[in-house]
Amino acid sequence: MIRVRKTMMLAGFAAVAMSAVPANALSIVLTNMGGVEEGTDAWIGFTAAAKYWESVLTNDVTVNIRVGFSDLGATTLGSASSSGATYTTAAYKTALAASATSDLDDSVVANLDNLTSNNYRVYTALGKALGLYTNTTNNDSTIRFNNTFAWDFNTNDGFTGYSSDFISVAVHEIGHALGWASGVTQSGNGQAANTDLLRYQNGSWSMAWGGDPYLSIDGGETQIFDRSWMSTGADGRQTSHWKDGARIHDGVTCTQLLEPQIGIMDPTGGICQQGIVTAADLAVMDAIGWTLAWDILTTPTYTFNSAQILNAAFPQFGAVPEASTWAMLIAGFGLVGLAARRRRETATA
Ligand SMILES: [Ca+2]
Ligand SMILES: [Ca+2]
Ligand SMILES: [Zn+2]
Repeated sequence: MIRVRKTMMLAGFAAVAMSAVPANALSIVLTNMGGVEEGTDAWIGFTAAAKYWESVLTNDVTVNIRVGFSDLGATTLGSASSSGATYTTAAYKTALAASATSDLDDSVVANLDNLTSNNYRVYTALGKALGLYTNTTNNDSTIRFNNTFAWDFNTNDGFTGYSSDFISVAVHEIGHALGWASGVTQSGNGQAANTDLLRYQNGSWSMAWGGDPYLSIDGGETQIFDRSWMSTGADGRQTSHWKDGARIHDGVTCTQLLEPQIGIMDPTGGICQQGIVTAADLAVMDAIGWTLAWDILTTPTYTFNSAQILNAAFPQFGAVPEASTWAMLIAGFGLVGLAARRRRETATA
C-alpha cells in the first residue's frame, strides 16, 4: 500500500503550491489498492482530482479514500462505495445549522423544517465536516475505475483515440465520497441521505422515485442557479446525480452533447467528453455541510474543467510544451510523462 501524501508531489514546486493552501484545509489521503502507484498516470489523475476538492473545500478534516482498478463491466466508468452513519434528523439538523457559514447555508437552514424524515444518513466524510463523525483512521470510501476502458489522462491536448476523461471521473467519484449522493430507491423505502435534504418535486420535499425531482436551497421555490434537475431512477440513471444531459452516444465513437451538462455530477461521461465542474456542483457541497473557499452565490457561472484541474495540481503538464521540454520536465520532477504514455491504460486491480 502506498499512501499518497501531499508532501510527495509538492516537492518539485513547493513554493508555488503551498502559498495557495489555506490555514484550514481539507486533506484527502489516497491509498492505492493496485494500479495507482506513485508517478503513474492514474496516480497523477487521482492526485489532481483530490487536490481540486482540497482547493475548494476548507473544512479542516482528513478524508481517507482507497483507489484502484477493477473490471466494472461494459458500461460503468467508475464507482464509489462509501461508509455512512445514521443520525436522528434532529441531531443532523442541529449539526447542519451549527456548521452554516455562508448566505447559501443560511437559506438551507431556514428551510430545514421541510426535511420530515425520522432519520438521516450521512457519509462519514461529510460527517467529519459536520462534526458528527470523529474517527480519523477508518476508510471513508473505496473508488474503483474500470480497467477495461480506454482512459485519457490529460485533456489539455484533447483525446487520444476514443477514450474517456480520467480526471473528471475521479473528481466525480470523489464528489460522491464527500457526500454528493442520494438515498432515493425504487422501493420508496430509501433512507434520506446526504443531498436529499435539498430534493424537491413540485415545491414539496420528496424522496419519490421517478417524477421530476430537483435540488433547491430555498424550500423548493427555485432550482439552484435555475437548473438543478436530478436523475429520477425511473429514467435509468442512478438517483445520486444531476439529470442526464441530452446526448448522442453510441459507446464507440465520440459522444455528442446536445445540451450542456448541469455539472460534473452528471450520471454519464461520454467518449472524448471533457468533464466540467460547475457552480451548481459546488453549491450542493456548500449546502450539505461543507464550507467553500468562496461564496458560490457570487460566481453562478463558475466552471473548472479537467485540464484546468490537472494544470492547477501539476503545472508542468499544462502548457503542452515541445518534446524536448517534456524530457527536461520529466527528468526534473521524476514523474512519468503523460505525453509519453498516451495509450490505453492497462493497470490491473
Ligand atoms: Ca489527451
Ligand atoms: Ca456550507
Ligand atoms: Zn456517479
